[in-house]
Amino acid sequence: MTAVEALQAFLPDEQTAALITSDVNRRYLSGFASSAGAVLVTKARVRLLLDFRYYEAACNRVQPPVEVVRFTKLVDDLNNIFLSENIKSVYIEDETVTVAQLHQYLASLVPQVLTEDLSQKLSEIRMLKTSDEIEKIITAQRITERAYLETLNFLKPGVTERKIAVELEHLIKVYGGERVAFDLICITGENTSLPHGVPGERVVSDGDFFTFDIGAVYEGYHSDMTRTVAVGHASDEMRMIYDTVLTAHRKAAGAIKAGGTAAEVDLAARDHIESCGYGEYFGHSTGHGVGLEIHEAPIVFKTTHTVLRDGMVITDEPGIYLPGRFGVRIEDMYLVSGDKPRDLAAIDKELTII
Ligand SMILES: [Mn+2]
Repeated sequence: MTAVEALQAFLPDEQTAALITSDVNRRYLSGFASSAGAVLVTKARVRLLLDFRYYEAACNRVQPPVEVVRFTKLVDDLNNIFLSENIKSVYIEDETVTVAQLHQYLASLVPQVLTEDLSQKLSEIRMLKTSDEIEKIITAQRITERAYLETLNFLKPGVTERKIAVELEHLIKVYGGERVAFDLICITGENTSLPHGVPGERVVSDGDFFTFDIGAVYEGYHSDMTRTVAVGHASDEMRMIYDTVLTAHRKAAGAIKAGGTAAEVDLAARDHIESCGYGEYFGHSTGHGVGLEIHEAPIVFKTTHTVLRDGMVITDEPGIYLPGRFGVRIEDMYLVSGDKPRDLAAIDKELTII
């Protein structure tokens, strides 16, 4: 079933439509990226409504069953469709429509406006990736890996975090990434205890950890990977913490099974870290879905009872963060596939000493 068909199956009857206005879900359903417009889905049809700026490009790119419609005033053109096709109710994206847009819809649209369920439904549909989507995620990952391996050549005592981050971003674009997947996290020394530290003027020193949390975007799809490497040498304690995180990562990966739950994956990592005495230093979830957004459903946490299914892509990223000292995180994306997930990374997870 395609995403459009899944959404049509969600609609209760021929008199109900779904109006999709967020950039990411418009792109998801139509295959066309734009900064404005709407997708209108009914049981019978799916239309991409665009203004003059995008119309020609969309006509060249968009595939059936999506029809491209040029609008002049969106609300008026929508109402014409609603009236001619006897649409009585229209779902809107409750999690992304602004209060101002809601007021406009309530005041202007002819059908009853339904403000529940659509965002959640689209999030559920997006969890299951097609092979085409998976290939794009893998391509984004390969671009990141190539840039990462080349950037390691620059990693030596005296270089700043910022220099490494800039080099990586540059190479991700050189190797075909349309942009970085998020503000790259390239941090060293004590900063590695900050799960979302920001690269700055801190200089790499011998005996430090360096954490890369990095990703690229390829045709709209994101990748996500974290590696923690040691510069020069690593102390026994650093090695012990690294091994604890790596074992937690592998235990979580081992729990990624179709028919299992996201909670089981989180607990596999969390139980190991807790059993080693570091539970209080692992304060985030074990992972998240990845796709058209860097963070999407399902969140991989002990309270998430989402059942894993073939075609979901989730990250596995446990960490231990010792405040004021150092931290370790090891992250890769996994494709749920029967009893044994596919590791989408092609970069070794063992401790690398540069
Ligand atoms: Mn991540």
